[in-house]
Amino acid sequence: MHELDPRYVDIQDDFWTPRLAMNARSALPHQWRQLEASGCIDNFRLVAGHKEGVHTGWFFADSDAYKWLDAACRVLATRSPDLPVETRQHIDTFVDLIRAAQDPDGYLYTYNQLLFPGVRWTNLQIEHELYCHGHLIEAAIAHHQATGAGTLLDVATRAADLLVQAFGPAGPEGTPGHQEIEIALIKLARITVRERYLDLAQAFIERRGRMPRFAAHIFQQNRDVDRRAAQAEALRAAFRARQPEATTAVLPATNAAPKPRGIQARFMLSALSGRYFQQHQPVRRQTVPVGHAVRFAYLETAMAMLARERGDESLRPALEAAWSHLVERRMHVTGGAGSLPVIEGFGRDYELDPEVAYAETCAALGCLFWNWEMTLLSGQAPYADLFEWQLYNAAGVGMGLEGQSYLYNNPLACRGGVTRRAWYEVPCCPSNLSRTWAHVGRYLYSTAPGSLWVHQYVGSRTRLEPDLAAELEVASALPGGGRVTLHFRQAATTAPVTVYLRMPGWAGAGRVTVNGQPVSAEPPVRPSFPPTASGITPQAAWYLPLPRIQAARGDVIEIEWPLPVLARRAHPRVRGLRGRVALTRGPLVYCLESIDNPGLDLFAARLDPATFQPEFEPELLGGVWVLRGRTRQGQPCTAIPYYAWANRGPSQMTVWVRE
Ligand code: FUB
Ligand code: ZN
Repeated sequence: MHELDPRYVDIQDDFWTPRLAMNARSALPHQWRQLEASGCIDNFRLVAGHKEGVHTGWFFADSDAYKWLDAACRVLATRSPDLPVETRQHIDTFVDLIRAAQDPDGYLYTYNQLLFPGVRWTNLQIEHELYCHGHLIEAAIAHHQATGAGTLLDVATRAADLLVQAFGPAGPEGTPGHQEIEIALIKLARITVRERYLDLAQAFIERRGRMPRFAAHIFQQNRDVDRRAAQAEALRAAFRARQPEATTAVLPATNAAPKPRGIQARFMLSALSGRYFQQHQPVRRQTVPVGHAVRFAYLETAMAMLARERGDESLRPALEAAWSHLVERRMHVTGGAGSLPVIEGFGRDYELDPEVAYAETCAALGCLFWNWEMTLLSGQAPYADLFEWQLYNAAGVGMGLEGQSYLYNNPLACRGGVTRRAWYEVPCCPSNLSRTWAHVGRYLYSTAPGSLWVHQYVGSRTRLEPDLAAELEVASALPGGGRVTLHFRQAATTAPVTVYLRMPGWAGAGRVTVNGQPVSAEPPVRPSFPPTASGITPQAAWYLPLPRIQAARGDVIEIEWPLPVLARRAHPRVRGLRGRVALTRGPLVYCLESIDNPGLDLFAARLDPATFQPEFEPELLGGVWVLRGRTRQGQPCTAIPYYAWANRGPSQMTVWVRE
């Protein structure tokens, strides 16, 4: 099946249209201001010689600006009227800076260029040279698709050719500690049709997990990273002494997360063993999600992309096993990936403490990318089903309603201390979320000659080219309502189309009609699947085939799902959740937030799930479906969608509630 060009998908949806407008008009200008205030863009000005100063921020800071550029260009390509003029100017400003900052041979990494001129490819497991070049390449692809210009794409191919030259002959040591470059190189290979980029991505993936004496490497690299960081700090201090009047950016605070006892020791073990970096085994043997959750999800994404590009079926068993293990034993009910802080990733099976839950926004985004590639690779519905669940819950929660405050780690219970912030010391999530939202139209459909798959139900008008000469207009009441209409229009194709509708894992029997005539929507008989840690069941999703749809006739497909309030129960092996339920409705996970329930002890109250009914509140949280019910003691109680919590000041919150 083929992806659609997101420029062919016009989102017209009650839930998404305002969010995409907010993303363009509010989130992106805000993020640019924060990148400027934290000195991130100035690093490029310094390299380009446009100003005097000293490098600010982490060694991966370039990547956060590249993800902003990626997001802004994706909006420019798909919803340009939403993009403020100043943001368009910032795109051009930043592109010019990047071109001026790139070394003649294609290298671009401001941390080394400014602080350690001439030093390259150091401490690859910990520092982020390949990671940053990866996000540069992705931004360049977005810029090319938005403008048709080759200016930034030339920067990207120059950088990629340098990597081919530097890492083509490398061994297992020449692999990145944080995956990303593999994804970027495969994308670049697709757009340039240059096999060498795909070959290098494959090499990075195949060489992973084969470094002998990994612990010794990490120990030595960590010591050198610290040495270089101290040297960088000395250079910054010297600059400030020379020019006390110069203003140097101050980094914002890091994210706050409760830390369980022994977490530092567990982190050391994870890092020294290679698990933190997924460097502990060759990738085909990695069937269990371990280590840093973003790194893990990016590796899985790259493996799935490679499997599709090269038709390499030998990668699938590990991909499918890791996905099942995640869903069955290591994923929060929100779809969040990552149980522990510091590791910023996985714990043991069923170790899913809701208050400690880390579930970084970027990890959820990495799972979206992975689920999308698995959808295209396999054509199986559970992947698009988990995509939807994570889009609305584990990833959606990362964006504040106004697009100017964010969550980095996303607990499922908070007794205070976790609040949305305008920016973070490590600001990786905001622009990653904005670029993903900007491309939400990319993930709705896929086609093949004579076939259309509907993976997500979002109001939209789409040209199904080149496989189908037809337009598809969709109206969807999701995520708060269960009614969807799909109407074919302006169809030149007279050949019948088989339409595959994703029947969600959260939906009971839906009612499906074609031109008003009911069609059977009975799920196929399938082997039962094991209960999952979180109680959600994306494995239950399937595609309903509707053959002989006549697009030229303007056929109309209608779906009606009842959206009952469900009380999900965690697997008994998840400690601390026995006797608790998580309320869900359709694809939304709900939570109790203290602001809506004054006087109620969120963590002790016993709810009666059967009393909870949906109600749309147009004035609350930008318009939201709440659930109103009662506790066993008869007290009124309101639940809001998890994505909307932490938008009204410091609060307490819990997803899992006593029943
Ligand atoms: O490694 C730097 C940042 O940390 C990356 O962008 C994300 O993986 C985050 O966890
Ligand atoms: Zn992040």
